[in-house]
Amino acid sequence: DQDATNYRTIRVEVEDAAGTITICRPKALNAVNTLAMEEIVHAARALDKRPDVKALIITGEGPKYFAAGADIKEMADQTYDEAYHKRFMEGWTGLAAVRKPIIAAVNGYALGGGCEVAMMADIIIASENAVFGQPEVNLGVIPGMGGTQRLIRAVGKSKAMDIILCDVRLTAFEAQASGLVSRVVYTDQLMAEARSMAARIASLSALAVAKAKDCINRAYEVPLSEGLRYEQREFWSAFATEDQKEGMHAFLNKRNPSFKDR
Ligand code: CO8
Repeated sequence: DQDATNYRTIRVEVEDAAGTITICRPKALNAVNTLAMEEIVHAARALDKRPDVKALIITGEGPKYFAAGADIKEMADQTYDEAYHKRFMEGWTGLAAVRKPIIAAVNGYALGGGCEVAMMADIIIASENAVFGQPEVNLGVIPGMGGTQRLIRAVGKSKAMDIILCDVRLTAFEAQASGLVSRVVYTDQLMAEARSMAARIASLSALAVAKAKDCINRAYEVPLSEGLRYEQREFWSAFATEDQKEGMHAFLNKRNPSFKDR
């Protein structure tokens, strides 16, 4: 099994209940190659298992690039059968299995695969200098890690078409106005904001947080009636937890709750 210190394309730190994965490929502007994908998914799974970690943060090294895409050097000479047989980039689906909230802290360019990695997270916060785009068609390909599917759900069809077909790039504030991004902060405040978001999440019942994340993401997958039914069952089952009793009695007794994640 891989040791955190052996990662070659990422750095992993745990601080105050937040597990941060930083993409570190400066020569490629943090573009993600197959190894980076494997390491990010491996690290995310390991952080998901750690009881002291309550939320994950994914970001890019340095002030300018979250990730400039998938690695074009790795892909340039790849053939169809190679991509097909090795299931190129399929491993990203592993991130969807993470139960804890994943915060993308987008520092600068999030292009192509970089934008897609951000969209695999549960919440995107961006620094003022962030730029979002899906320029794959310029390279004779299309988004391949969820861009055509997740972007339309975030910004709607017309804007998704414009971004993907015309290489329109969104600034941080445009991305926020379109619903892709939740918060925009000063560039030097980005990680503090991400950590404070993680700390807020860490103060809650991890069971309730996981239920809420699961139900929200369920809305992508099923029709409304099924989603509502799913939510209702998850809501009812919350009454089986000690944290529900603690949360409601703390409110009634005008004190802060102390959740035990059970
Ligand atoms: N991959 C590999 N290397 C890259 C990438 C990349 N995506 N982006 C930049 N680099 C490298 C450059 O080649 C250059 O290397 P070198 O120093 O050896 O010449 C170095 O990084 C610096 O790049 P620039 O000189 O271009 O830096 P600038 O600051 O002038 O520009 C930009 C920054 C605007 C980010 C610019 O580099 C750029 O446009 N990059 C490409 C963005 C792009 O097209 N991204 C999409 C890639 S395709 C993709 O993501 C497919 C996703 C789906 C895959 C799923 C497969 C199943």
